[in-house]
This record gives sequence, structure tokens and C-alpha cells, in this order.
Amino acid sequence: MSKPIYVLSGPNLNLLGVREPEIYGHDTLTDVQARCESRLKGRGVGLVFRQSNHEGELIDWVQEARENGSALVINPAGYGHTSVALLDALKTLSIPIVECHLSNPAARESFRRKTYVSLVATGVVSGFGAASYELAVEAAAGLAGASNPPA
Ligand code: CA2
Repeated sequence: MSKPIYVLSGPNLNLLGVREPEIYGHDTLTDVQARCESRLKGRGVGLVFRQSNHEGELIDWVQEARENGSALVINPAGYGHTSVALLDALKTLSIPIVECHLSNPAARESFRRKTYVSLVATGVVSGFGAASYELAVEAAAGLAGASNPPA
């Protein structure tokens, strides 16, 4: 089996499905993980799915993905708009990076219109709620050269 796809989620996303469902939907992060796992079924690629409220921990995991991952999906949450340190960590990767957002930040407050992560992402999936993660994982599997699901 090839190296797994890493899916990292940033601060406050542990509250998914519990608060602000009108913006972020009713699925919990555990539901999102299950949806990603089922998307990857039959593709011969594993999933590492983690969330942290701590910038340094996310950076440690980006560095881990650099060694052990075949692609990285990241929803940086608020850190996408603020963290040069996270950008610096992402810049060290040679695996594909897919940025993912539940909402469409471009349609919200102006401070959400720019993310540092977009500077290094191969592509961005935004605005589809939990399905954004599924689509991002699908794209990451393709970029990582995972096998196609059996017909
Ligand atoms: O739409 C997204 O996925 C965001 O990355 C979510 C971030 C926000 O700062 C970005 O602009 C867009 C916020 C994550 C907060 O997560 C919560 C989840 C449930 C309830 C409250 C917060």
C-alpha cells in the first residue's frame, strides 16, 4: 500500500456539527472522517485524519506528512488567514497540497478572502460543507497517483 493521505483540520473544527450549523453544516468531524474513508475505499491508499487547535501541533503534522504522506489535504481554519509559520512549513513539502474549506470564504468577510495556504496549494475546494473534504480527498488521491476505485 502506498503512503497515506493526510487530512489536517485547524482550530475550532472540533466543534463541527455542534455550533453554527447554518454556516458549517450538521456533520461532525467524525462524520467527515467516515465520509473521507468511504471515498478512498478500494483506492489502495490510507487516511490519516487529525484536528488540532494548536498552530505548532499542525506544523508538526505537516512535517510528518512531508516524510510519511503521499498528499496533504488541509483545512487550516483561521490559521489560513494568519499563519506565516504554517505557510513556511507547507513550503517544505514536495507532495501535493489541497486546501479545503467547508464554507466559501470568498463570499464572507473581507479578511477571509486571502489565505496563505492558497499560495502553495495545487487547488482549493470551498463551499460544499462536509462534501468539500470528500472532494478534496478525491482530488488528493488523483494527484498522489492512487489507483482508481474498482468499477
Ligand atoms: O469554511 C471553512 O472551513 C473555514 O476554514 C472555517 C474557519 C474559518 O476561519 C475560515 O475562514 C473558513 C472557522 C472554523 C471554525 O469552525 C467551527 C466549526 C463549528 C462551529 C464553530 C466553529
